[in-house]
Amino acid sequence: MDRSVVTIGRHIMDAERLYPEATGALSTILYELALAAKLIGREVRRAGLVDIIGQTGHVNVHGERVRKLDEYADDVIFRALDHCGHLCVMASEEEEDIRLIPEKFECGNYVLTYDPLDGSSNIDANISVGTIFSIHHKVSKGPRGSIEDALQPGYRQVAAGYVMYGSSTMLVYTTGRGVHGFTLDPSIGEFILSHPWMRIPAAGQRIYSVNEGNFSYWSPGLQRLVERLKGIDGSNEKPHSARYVGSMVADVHRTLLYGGLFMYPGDVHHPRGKLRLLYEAAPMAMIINGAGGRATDGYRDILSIQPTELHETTPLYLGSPAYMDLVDEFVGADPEPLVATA
Ligand code: P6P
Repeated sequence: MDRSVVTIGRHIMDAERLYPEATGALSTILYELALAAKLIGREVRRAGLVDIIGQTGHVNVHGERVRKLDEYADDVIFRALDHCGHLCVMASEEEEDIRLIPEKFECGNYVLTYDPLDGSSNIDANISVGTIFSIHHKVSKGPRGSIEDALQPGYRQVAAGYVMYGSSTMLVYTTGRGVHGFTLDPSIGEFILSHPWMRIPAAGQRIYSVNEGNFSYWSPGLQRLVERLKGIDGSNEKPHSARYVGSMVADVHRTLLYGGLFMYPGDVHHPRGKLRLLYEAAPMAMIINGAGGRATDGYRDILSIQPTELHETTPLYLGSPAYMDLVDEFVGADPEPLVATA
Protein backbone atom coordinates (compact mmCIF):
# COMPACT_ATOMS: atom_id res chain seq x y z
CA MET A 1 0.00 0.00 0.00
CA ASP A 2 1.25 3.48 -0.85
CA ARG A 3 2.59 4.68 2.50
CA SER A 4 1.66 8.29 1.63
CA VAL A 5 -2.03 7.37 1.57
CA VAL A 6 -3.46 8.14 5.01
CA THR A 7 -7.06 7.10 5.46
CA ILE A 8 -9.25 8.82 8.05
CA GLY A 9 -9.27 5.61 10.04
CA ARG A 10 -5.49 5.57 10.26
CA HIS A 11 -5.39 9.29 11.06
CA ILE A 12 -7.90 8.86 13.88
CA MET A 13 -5.95 5.89 15.29
CA ASP A 14 -2.63 7.76 15.03
CA ALA A 15 -4.18 10.68 16.94
CA GLU A 16 -5.60 8.34 19.57
CA ARG A 17 -2.12 6.90 20.26
CA LEU A 18 -1.02 10.37 21.40
CA TYR A 19 -3.40 10.10 24.36
CA PRO A 20 -2.36 7.15 26.61
CA GLU A 21 -5.63 7.46 28.51
CA ALA A 22 -7.68 7.19 25.32
CA THR A 23 -10.19 4.33 25.32
CA GLY A 24 -10.93 4.45 21.60
CA ALA A 25 -14.45 5.75 22.19
CA LEU A 26 -13.91 9.08 20.45
CA SER A 27 -12.14 7.31 17.59
CA THR A 28 -15.14 5.05 17.14
CA ILE A 29 -17.53 8.01 17.09
CA LEU A 30 -15.46 9.84 14.47
CA TYR A 31 -15.15 6.72 12.36
CA GLU A 32 -18.91 6.08 12.46
CA LEU A 33 -19.52 9.72 11.50
CA ALA A 34 -17.26 9.20 8.48
CA LEU A 35 -19.33 6.15 7.53
CA ALA A 36 -22.55 8.15 7.88
CA ALA A 37 -21.01 10.85 5.67
CA LYS A 38 -20.38 8.31 2.91
CA LEU A 39 -23.99 7.13 3.05
CA ILE A 40 -25.37 10.68 3.05
CA GLY A 41 -23.01 11.71 0.25
CA ARG A 42 -24.23 8.80 -1.87
CA GLU A 43 -27.85 9.97 -1.57
CA VAL A 44 -26.97 13.64 -2.11
CA ARG A 45 -25.12 12.70 -5.29
CA ARG A 46 -28.10 10.87 -6.73
CA ALA A 47 -30.76 13.16 -5.26
CA GLY A 48 -31.72 14.34 -8.71
CA LEU A 49 -32.16 10.79 -9.98
CA VAL A 50 -34.30 9.20 -7.34
CA ASP A 51 -37.37 10.36 -5.54
CA ILE A 52 -35.48 11.67 -2.56
CA ILE A 53 -35.48 15.29 -3.58
CA GLY A 54 -38.27 17.56 -2.51
CA GLN A 55 -40.43 17.99 0.50
CA THR A 56 -41.65 15.49 3.05
CA GLY A 57 -44.69 17.61 3.81
CA HIS A 58 -43.39 17.89 7.39
CA VAL A 59 -42.30 21.08 9.14
CA ASN A 60 -39.44 20.98 11.67
CA VAL A 61 -39.15 22.70 15.02
CA HIS A 62 -37.98 25.87 13.26
CA GLY A 63 -41.01 26.03 11.01
CA GLU A 64 -38.87 25.03 8.05
CA ARG A 65 -40.17 22.56 5.49
CA VAL A 66 -38.33 19.27 5.97
CA ARG A 67 -36.87 17.72 2.86
CA LYS A 68 -36.64 13.98 2.37
CA LEU A 69 -32.84 14.22 2.39
CA ASP A 70 -32.90 16.07 5.73
CA GLU A 71 -34.81 13.22 7.32
CA TYR A 72 -32.64 10.62 5.63
CA ALA A 73 -29.41 12.27 6.81
CA ASP A 74 -30.76 12.70 10.34
CA ASP A 75 -31.74 9.04 10.50
CA VAL A 76 -28.43 7.80 9.07
CA ILE A 77 -26.38 9.66 11.67
CA PHE A 78 -28.60 8.59 14.57
CA ARG A 79 -28.60 4.93 13.53
CA ALA A 80 -24.87 4.93 12.82
CA LEU A 81 -24.20 5.92 16.42
CA ASP A 82 -27.13 4.97 18.66
CA HIS A 83 -25.73 1.47 19.29
CA CYS A 84 -21.99 2.32 19.56
CA GLY A 85 -22.13 2.49 23.35
CA HIS A 86 -20.08 5.70 23.49
CA LEU A 87 -22.85 8.34 23.42
CA CYS A 88 -25.20 9.26 26.25
CA VAL A 89 -27.42 11.56 24.19
CA MET A 90 -27.68 13.20 20.78
CA ALA A 91 -29.28 16.43 19.58
CA SER A 92 -30.14 17.18 15.98
CA GLU A 93 -31.26 20.29 14.13
CA GLU A 94 -34.15 18.19 12.86
CA GLU A 95 -35.46 17.16 16.30
CA GLU A 96 -37.12 19.49 18.82
CA ASP A 97 -35.80 17.63 21.86
CA ILE A 98 -32.65 15.69 22.69
CA ARG A 99 -32.49 12.15 21.30
CA LEU A 100 -31.92 9.64 24.07
CA ILE A 101 -29.98 6.45 23.39
CA PRO A 102 -32.49 3.56 23.17
CA GLU A 103 -32.70 1.60 26.43
CA LYS A 104 -31.51 -1.57 24.66
CA PHE A 105 -28.14 0.06 23.96
CA GLU A 106 -25.40 1.01 26.40
CA CYS A 107 -24.75 4.67 27.15
CA GLY A 108 -21.30 6.20 26.92
CA ASN A 109 -19.46 9.31 27.99
CA TYR A 110 -19.82 11.50 24.92
CA VAL A 111 -22.50 13.77 23.50
CA LEU A 112 -23.12 14.40 19.80
CA THR A 113 -24.99 17.41 18.46
CA TYR A 114 -25.33 17.78 14.73
CA ASP A 115 -26.94 19.45 11.76
CA PRO A 116 -27.50 16.48 9.46
CA LEU A 117 -27.85 18.38 6.21
CA ASP A 118 -27.28 22.10 6.38
CA GLY A 119 -28.30 24.13 3.35
CA SER A 120 -30.56 21.39 2.02
CA SER A 121 -32.90 23.94 0.41
CA ASN A 122 -30.06 24.43 -2.11
CA ILE A 123 -30.01 20.80 -3.22
CA ASP A 124 -32.50 21.24 -6.05
CA ALA A 125 -30.04 23.73 -7.59
CA ASN A 126 -27.12 21.31 -7.13
CA ILE A 127 -25.43 23.69 -4.69
CA SER A 128 -23.06 22.23 -2.09
CA VAL A 129 -24.62 21.21 1.23
CA GLY A 130 -23.08 19.80 4.39
CA THR A 131 -23.22 17.98 7.70
CA ILE A 132 -21.89 19.72 10.83
CA PHE A 133 -21.09 17.93 14.10
CA SER A 134 -19.93 18.75 17.62
CA ILE A 135 -18.79 16.33 20.33
CA HIS A 136 -18.67 16.97 24.11
CA HIS A 137 -18.01 14.88 27.20
CA LYS A 138 -21.00 13.76 29.26
CA VAL A 139 -21.39 16.04 32.29
CA SER A 140 -24.70 14.89 33.82
CA LYS A 141 -24.56 12.51 36.80
CA GLY A 142 -27.35 10.15 35.78
CA PRO A 143 -26.77 6.80 34.07
CA ARG A 144 -28.14 8.15 30.79
CA GLY A 145 -27.86 11.54 29.08
CA SER A 146 -29.90 14.66 29.61
CA ILE A 147 -30.38 18.16 28.21
CA GLU A 148 -27.56 19.30 30.51
CA ASP A 149 -25.13 17.25 28.44
CA ALA A 150 -26.21 19.01 25.25
CA LEU A 151 -26.19 22.57 26.62
CA GLN A 152 -22.43 23.04 26.92
CA PRO A 153 -20.28 25.98 25.78
CA GLY A 154 -18.12 25.55 22.70
CA TYR A 155 -14.80 25.71 24.56
CA ARG A 156 -15.67 22.34 26.11
CA GLN A 157 -15.95 20.58 22.73
CA VAL A 158 -13.61 17.61 22.42
CA ALA A 159 -14.06 17.42 18.64
CA ALA A 160 -15.87 19.23 15.86
CA GLY A 161 -16.12 18.92 12.13
CA TYR A 162 -18.11 19.14 8.95
CA VAL A 163 -18.65 17.23 5.74
CA MET A 164 -19.10 19.15 2.51
CA TYR A 165 -20.97 17.39 -0.28
CA GLY A 166 -19.60 19.43 -3.15
CA SER A 167 -17.64 18.74 -6.34
CA SER A 168 -15.98 16.20 -4.07
CA THR A 169 -17.00 15.02 -0.61
CA MET A 170 -14.67 16.42 2.03
CA LEU A 171 -14.60 15.78 5.76
CA VAL A 172 -12.79 18.35 7.92
CA TYR A 173 -12.37 17.77 11.65
CA THR A 174 -10.36 18.74 14.70
CA THR A 175 -9.86 17.15 18.12
CA GLY A 176 -7.87 20.15 19.26
CA ARG A 177 -4.61 19.09 17.61
CA GLY A 178 -4.83 20.89 14.29
CA VAL A 179 -7.51 20.89 11.61
CA HIS A 180 -7.33 18.13 9.03
CA GLY A 181 -9.20 17.64 5.75
CA PHE A 182 -10.01 14.37 4.02
CA THR A 183 -11.29 13.89 0.49
CA LEU A 184 -13.48 10.90 -0.34
CA ASP A 185 -11.98 8.66 -3.03
CA PRO A 186 -15.17 7.11 -4.40
CA SER A 187 -13.17 4.44 -6.24
CA ILE A 188 -12.21 2.86 -2.91
CA GLY A 189 -14.84 4.43 -0.63
CA GLU A 190 -12.20 5.88 1.68
CA PHE A 191 -11.64 9.39 3.05
CA ILE A 192 -7.98 10.14 2.24
CA LEU A 193 -5.96 12.83 4.05
CA SER A 194 -5.70 15.64 1.51
CA HIS A 195 -5.39 18.76 3.71
CA PRO A 196 -3.26 18.07 6.79
CA TRP A 197 -2.78 20.84 9.39
CA MET A 198 -5.10 23.36 7.71
CA ARG A 199 -4.38 27.03 8.48
CA ILE A 200 -6.62 29.94 7.55
CA PRO A 201 -4.68 32.68 5.69
CA ALA A 202 -3.94 35.75 7.85
CA ALA A 203 -5.89 37.89 5.36
CA GLY A 204 -6.09 35.75 2.24
CA GLN A 205 -7.83 36.56 -1.02
CA ARG A 206 -9.70 39.65 0.24
CA ILE A 207 -13.11 37.92 0.30
CA TYR A 208 -16.12 38.80 2.44
CA SER A 209 -19.25 36.68 2.61
CA VAL A 210 -22.64 37.89 3.82
CA ASN A 211 -26.21 38.14 2.53
CA GLU A 212 -26.23 41.82 1.58
CA GLY A 213 -29.96 41.69 0.93
CA ASN A 214 -30.33 42.36 4.66
CA PHE A 215 -28.15 45.51 4.55
CA SER A 216 -30.94 47.91 5.50
CA TYR A 217 -31.73 45.85 8.63
CA TRP A 218 -28.13 45.81 9.93
CA SER A 219 -26.62 47.85 12.74
CA PRO A 220 -24.84 51.08 11.68
CA GLY A 221 -21.45 49.61 12.56
CA LEU A 222 -21.98 46.56 10.36
CA GLN A 223 -23.21 48.76 7.51
CA ARG A 224 -20.02 50.82 7.83
CA LEU A 225 -17.89 47.67 7.87
CA VAL A 226 -19.41 46.38 4.61
CA GLU A 227 -19.12 49.82 3.02
CA ARG A 228 -15.41 49.74 3.96
CA LEU A 229 -15.06 46.28 2.37
CA LYS A 230 -16.81 47.56 -0.76
CA GLY A 231 -14.42 50.52 -0.93
CA ILE A 232 -17.28 53.06 -0.82
CA ASP A 233 -16.72 54.59 2.60
CA GLY A 234 -14.23 57.18 1.39
CA SER A 235 -11.26 55.40 2.96
CA ASN A 236 -9.71 54.52 -0.42
CA GLU A 237 -9.81 50.86 0.64
CA LYS A 238 -9.47 48.66 -2.46
CA PRO A 239 -12.78 46.81 -2.89
CA HIS A 240 -12.83 43.25 -1.58
CA SER A 241 -14.53 40.38 -3.42
CA ALA A 242 -18.03 39.38 -2.39
CA ARG A 243 -18.75 35.63 -2.35
CA TYR A 244 -21.91 34.15 -0.81
CA VAL A 245 -23.20 30.64 -1.52
CA GLY A 246 -25.96 30.69 1.06
CA SER A 247 -24.87 27.28 2.30
CA MET A 248 -22.92 27.68 5.54
CA VAL A 249 -20.59 24.72 5.08
CA ALA A 250 -19.59 25.91 1.60
CA ASP A 251 -19.05 29.51 2.73
CA VAL A 252 -17.08 28.50 5.82
CA HIS A 253 -14.99 25.94 3.89
CA ARG A 254 -14.03 28.56 1.31
CA THR A 255 -13.17 31.01 4.12
CA LEU A 256 -10.98 28.37 5.79
CA LEU A 257 -9.12 27.68 2.52
CA TYR A 258 -8.92 31.17 0.97
CA GLY A 259 -9.19 33.40 4.03
CA GLY A 260 -11.49 36.39 4.47
CA LEU A 261 -14.66 36.88 6.48
CA PHE A 262 -17.97 35.00 6.73
CA MET A 263 -20.85 36.71 8.49
CA TYR A 264 -24.37 35.81 9.44
CA PRO A 265 -25.19 38.84 11.60
CA GLY A 266 -28.18 39.69 13.69
CA ASP A 267 -30.47 42.43 12.43
CA VAL A 268 -33.47 44.42 13.59
CA HIS A 269 -35.82 41.58 12.65
CA HIS A 270 -33.63 38.73 13.96
CA PRO A 271 -31.26 40.18 16.60
CA ARG A 272 -29.90 36.70 17.36
CA GLY A 273 -29.28 35.93 13.70
CA LYS A 274 -30.26 32.63 12.05
CA LEU A 275 -27.44 30.16 12.61
CA ARG A 276 -27.64 27.75 15.53
CA LEU A 277 -25.09 28.04 18.31
CA LEU A 278 -24.81 24.38 19.36
CA TYR A 279 -24.43 22.53 16.07
CA GLU A 280 -23.46 25.23 13.55
CA ALA A 281 -21.60 28.20 15.09
CA ALA A 282 -19.75 26.41 17.91
CA PRO A 283 -18.30 23.52 15.84
CA MET A 284 -17.30 25.90 13.04
CA ALA A 285 -15.74 28.19 15.65
CA MET A 286 -13.63 25.28 16.99
CA ILE A 287 -12.47 24.54 13.43
CA ILE A 288 -11.66 28.16 12.56
CA ASN A 289 -9.90 28.78 15.90
CA GLY A 290 -7.95 25.56 15.44
CA ALA A 291 -6.80 26.83 12.04
CA GLY A 292 -5.63 30.19 13.42
CA GLY A 293 -8.73 32.29 12.85
CA ARG A 294 -11.39 33.70 15.17
CA ALA A 295 -15.17 33.48 15.58
CA THR A 296 -17.41 35.86 17.55
CA ASP A 297 -21.00 37.03 17.84
CA GLY A 298 -19.71 40.55 17.24
CA TYR A 299 -18.74 40.93 20.91
CA ARG A 300 -17.87 37.55 22.45
CA ASP A 301 -15.86 34.51 21.39
CA ILE A 302 -18.45 32.03 20.13
CA LEU A 303 -16.74 29.30 22.14
CA SER A 304 -17.38 31.18 25.38
CA ILE A 305 -21.16 31.41 25.01
CA GLN A 306 -23.16 29.24 27.43
CA PRO A 307 -26.22 27.85 25.58
CA THR A 308 -29.57 27.99 27.37
CA GLU A 309 -31.71 26.39 24.67
CA LEU A 310 -31.04 23.51 22.28
CA HIS A 311 -31.77 25.45 19.10
CA GLU A 312 -30.80 28.96 20.10
CA THR A 313 -29.29 31.10 17.38
CA THR A 314 -26.39 33.50 17.49
CA PRO A 315 -24.97 36.18 15.25
CA LEU A 316 -21.78 34.76 13.72
CA TYR A 317 -18.63 36.41 12.39
CA LEU A 318 -15.68 34.13 11.57
CA GLY A 319 -12.54 34.24 9.50
CA SER A 320 -9.01 35.53 9.18
CA PRO A 321 -7.55 37.51 12.07
CA ALA A 322 -7.15 40.68 9.93
CA TYR A 323 -10.88 40.66 9.13
CA MET A 324 -11.96 39.76 12.65
CA ASP A 325 -10.03 42.84 13.85
CA LEU A 326 -12.30 44.91 11.55
CA VAL A 327 -15.38 43.21 13.05
CA ASP A 328 -14.14 44.15 16.52
CA GLU A 329 -13.59 47.75 15.38
CA PHE A 330 -16.83 48.33 13.48
CA VAL A 331 -19.42 45.91 14.89
CA GLY A 332 -18.00 45.95 18.40
CA ALA A 333 -18.61 49.70 18.44
CA ASP A 334 -22.36 49.13 18.11
CA PRO A 335 -24.39 49.08 21.30
CA GLU A 336 -24.71 45.54 22.66
CA PRO A 337 -28.56 45.51 22.96
CA LEU A 338 -28.95 44.49 19.29
CA VAL A 339 -27.22 41.23 20.22
CA ALA A 340 -28.59 40.80 23.74
CA THR A 341 -32.26 41.16 22.76
CA ALA A 342 -33.91 37.77 23.17
P1 P6P B 1 -29.90 33.22 4.02
C1 P6P B 1 -29.01 27.47 4.81
O1 P6P B 1 -30.42 27.58 4.76
C2 P6P B 1 -28.54 28.18 6.07
O2 P6P B 1 -29.07 27.58 7.21
C3 P6P B 1 -27.02 28.19 6.13
O3 P6P B 1 -26.45 27.06 5.56
C4 P6P B 1 -26.67 29.46 5.35
O4 P6P B 1 -25.44 30.03 5.79
C5 P6P B 1 -27.85 30.38 5.69
O5 P6P B 1 -28.95 29.54 6.02
C6 P6P B 1 -28.25 31.24 4.51
O6 P6P B 1 -29.33 32.06 4.96
O7 P6P B 1 -30.84 33.99 4.93
O8 P6P B 1 -28.72 34.07 3.59
O9 P6P B 1 -30.57 32.55 2.86
